[in-house]
Amino acid sequence: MLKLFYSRGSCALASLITLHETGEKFERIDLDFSKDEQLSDEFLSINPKGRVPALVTERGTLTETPAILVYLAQRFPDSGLAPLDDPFDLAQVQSFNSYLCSTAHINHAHNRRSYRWADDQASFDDMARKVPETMGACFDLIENDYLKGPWVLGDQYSICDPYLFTITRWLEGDGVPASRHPRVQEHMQRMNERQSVSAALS
Ligand SMILES: N[C@@H](CCC(=O)N[C@@H](CS)C(=O)NCC(=O)O)C(=O)O
Repeated sequence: MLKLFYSRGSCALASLITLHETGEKFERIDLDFSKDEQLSDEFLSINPKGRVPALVTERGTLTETPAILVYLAQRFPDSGLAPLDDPFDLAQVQSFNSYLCSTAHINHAHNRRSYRWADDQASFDDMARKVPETMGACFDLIENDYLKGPWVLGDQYSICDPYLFTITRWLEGDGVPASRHPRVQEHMQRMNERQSVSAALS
């Protein structure tokens, strides 16, 4: 059975929602970041990065949200979670999810995880001050260019949607007002109506 290492409030929510979308049985293991459980020897032997999500499969452990999401879409094709047969459409999925992973998530991390890139308090403060601007700009692009509506790809729900939902939930804490991106907010409400989301958040 697949096993997901998860932590509340983290980017692992996208993988958790997607697992619920597949309808398959899986095991969820919650790590408490306030106790640094992600840095325990036991977890580091599973994922030496000390990060979630980590998805343990019969063939080994997968990390990195875009990789886990496309793996689930390919492993459970009947769930219809990605346009698997169309190289261009699938590349668009990867383009969007890579943007969230490598740009939006990294901008967000400059708020509370700035110690990854610097040592001085002045640098932390400077990085944190920039987050509303960088996250705001990311979501301007998503609002105006990426999000076709009602779902990211248009009419078809896909693995882009739980990932967008997950990062959208961070926006307010990052100092970006909800009113700036009304289409993204509508998307979030639409996501909140899905059973997979209720199951993941319960
Ligand atoms: N690029 C990775 C990022 C994983 C990541 O940074 N996860 C955060 C939670 S959102 C984490 O585990 N942080 C623990 C820590 O920094 O100690 C992905 O998208 O899966």
